[in-house]
Amino acid sequence: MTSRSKEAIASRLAEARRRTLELIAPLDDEQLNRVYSPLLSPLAWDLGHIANFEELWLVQTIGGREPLHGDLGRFYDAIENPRRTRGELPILRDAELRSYLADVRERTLDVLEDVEIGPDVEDRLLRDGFVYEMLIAHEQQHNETMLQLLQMVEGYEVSRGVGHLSPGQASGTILIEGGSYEIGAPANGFAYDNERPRHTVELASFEIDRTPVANAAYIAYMEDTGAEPPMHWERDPEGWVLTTAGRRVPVDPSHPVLHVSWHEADSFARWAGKRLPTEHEWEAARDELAGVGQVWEWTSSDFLAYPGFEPFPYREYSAVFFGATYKVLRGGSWATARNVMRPSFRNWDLPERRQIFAGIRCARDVSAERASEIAGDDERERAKREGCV
Ligand code: AVJ
Ligand code: FE
Repeated sequence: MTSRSKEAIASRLAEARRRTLELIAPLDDEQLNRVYSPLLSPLAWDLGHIANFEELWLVQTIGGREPLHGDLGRFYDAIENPRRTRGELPILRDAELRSYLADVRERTLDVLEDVEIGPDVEDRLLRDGFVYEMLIAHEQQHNETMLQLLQMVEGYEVSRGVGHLSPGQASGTILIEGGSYEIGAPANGFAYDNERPRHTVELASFEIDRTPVANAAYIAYMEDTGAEPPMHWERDPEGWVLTTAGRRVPVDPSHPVLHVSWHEADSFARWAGKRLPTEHEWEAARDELAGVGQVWEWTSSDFLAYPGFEPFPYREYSAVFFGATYKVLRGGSWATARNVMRPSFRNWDLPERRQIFAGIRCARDVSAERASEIAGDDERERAKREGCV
């Protein structure tokens, strides 16, 4: 690979790091070490884990070098150390943590100088710079997890880039005609193992909302059913308020609803006479959807392997999570790096979890009547083309 593309990798690694450091810049060491919730890691753990993951792949695996802190890496293993235990671990903190981040990065750039990363290299980790793309995405994904926690830090300024859903837009539904659809990431280019292999699925016709569900609709549902408000909402005499970062800001009825669990999303959809889309439906409709990238969208799908799945480069990214325990989310939120958002990207979480930036988009089966109307339209179209009408 040319030195220019190595420079591009180095500058994208630097860009991701700049964002990480910018997120924690207003915080002191005590805040980095504090456990705000048993469901979320202390920020110091995320930071050390980001550096340790980089050291493991870009320095030890690619560069063949020894780790800087012996077997410290075992405390940063996400599977071995559940979130509720992370506050107690003997992880790096304060000045030592900051130098670890910097020292690993220095070694990473050293190693990068000597590697081959062209399209034809034998090693799949290096081919087209796969392992570097993985590391950039990993840091960006942890930035989003960090933002979940940062919302709980008193006075923290979170710049939420959530757009409004105009009422007209919100009411629209899109009809997606049944047929064969290609699902998953193409064989080339960076994607996680769980997005592959690309394969064909058959879908029946369905309708899907043009935009995610707005707060106004969710409030109507709460009032009708007595359902709990989303996480971070409280009731004031004047109405619902958002309490993130210790503030009290009126809930904007036109914003997409955020911080609901899969169970809540599913109940809302039923109440509205609709259902959640499957992840295949979501991907098939992807190009027609508005508001993608504001909130993660719960789907009705379990997180399962695609037919022919192969773990790469490590089982703990996807394979250990496959099964009916986790539900898939699609799209991306205001806190998701644009680099991470691919039409084929699959996020997943437990159905009871609300701390991720998740909202709702509803779908609906097309009635048999409507379906035959569509088929009839097709029939007439073809007849027209063939000159029979
Ligand atoms: C894709 C968000 C479910 O946080 O568990 C980060 C991403 N994997 N480090 C997670 C991930 C390893 C993953 N999710
Ligand atoms: Fe991670």
